[in-house]
Amino acid sequence: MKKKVAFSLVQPSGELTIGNYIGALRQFPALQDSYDCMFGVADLHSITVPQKPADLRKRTKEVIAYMMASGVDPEKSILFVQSQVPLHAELTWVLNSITYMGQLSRMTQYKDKSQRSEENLNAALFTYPVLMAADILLYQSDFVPVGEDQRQHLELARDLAERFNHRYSDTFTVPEPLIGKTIGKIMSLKNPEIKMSKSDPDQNAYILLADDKDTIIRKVRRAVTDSCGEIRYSEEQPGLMNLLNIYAAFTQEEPQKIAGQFAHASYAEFKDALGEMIAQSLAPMQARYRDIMANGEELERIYKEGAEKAYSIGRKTLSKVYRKVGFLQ
Ligand code: ATP
Ligand code: LTN
Repeated sequence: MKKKVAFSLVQPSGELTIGNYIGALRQFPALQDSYDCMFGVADLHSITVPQKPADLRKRTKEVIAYMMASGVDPEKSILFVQSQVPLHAELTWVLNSITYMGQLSRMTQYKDKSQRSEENLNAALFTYPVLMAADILLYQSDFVPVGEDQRQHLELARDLAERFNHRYSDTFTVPEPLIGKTIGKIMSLKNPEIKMSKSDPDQNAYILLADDKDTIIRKVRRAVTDSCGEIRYSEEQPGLMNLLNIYAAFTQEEPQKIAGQFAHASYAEFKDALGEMIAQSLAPMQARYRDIMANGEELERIYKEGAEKAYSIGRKTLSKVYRKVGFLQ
């Protein structure tokens, strides 16, 4: 019997943070045995925000390497770079034709990012979720492991699949999100109201997967908390709640239980324990990452082979779509 398909991409828009790891990467390895998995780099998405070409090239490779370092095995999963498979852009065009402007203007990521862009808004920022839907639908994906912030985009992908299937005939699998139950979203260390984001201009707002122990401890010490002074897991203490969530995500325990363990500690003691714990948890992955990056040729072989495999799967979907829409074959 054919296995179900799990699919997810990560943008090379900055160095990866523990938010990317907890929300996305960490979920990937466990899926490899039960599903046909495809993971990759959304470089097409990343240019919706200005990128330096040399940085983009470097980070694209880094994202693949971090996926492998966190346990994705290229023998089991397809690892690829979105721009190396032209089908994504082609399917986007067709999906654009069935997407409503109103729907796109309600996307919260678009609202956030367009508010932050000072001058001319680019059109790609607006159609970003259509490209994301194309990524997912191209491979008939059943499951999409992502962070909570992507739930609305997933809803759009489901909607477009259903609309196309209804308007033409059954073509796309309707995908489902796979979002971590308790901790789907890690917040900024500087502002617990916004998510931790790799493109945040304030470096103290996030912890990078590449950060060394001293940097991690320093950033955690500077994290915003409150003046209540008591360690509890409560909505009224969002900064502390986020730190407890991070602790719990790494130790795979309930955040309430962590709060109990530190009930008699000061914020400073808890923060230092958290910093140590994060550094210790990341160390083995950082070592694997260095080994992978040291063998650039092997890395290149992996993502190029991945693109070929992805192309041969995706072209079946795209020819079906073109035929149904009425394009000459
Ligand atoms: P950017 O800041 O450039 O928008 P990002 O840090 O949000 O980037 P993406 O590449 O957009 O990262 O996301 C990659 C994956 O990581 C997605 O599945 C997303 O849901 C997840 N993710 C990103 N940030 C967080 C976060 N703070 N908490 C949990 N998951 C996250
Ligand atoms: N928009 C996503 C990245 C992304 C993605 C995808 C995730 C692009 N295409 C397909 C899952 C499936 C984000 O995390 N910002």
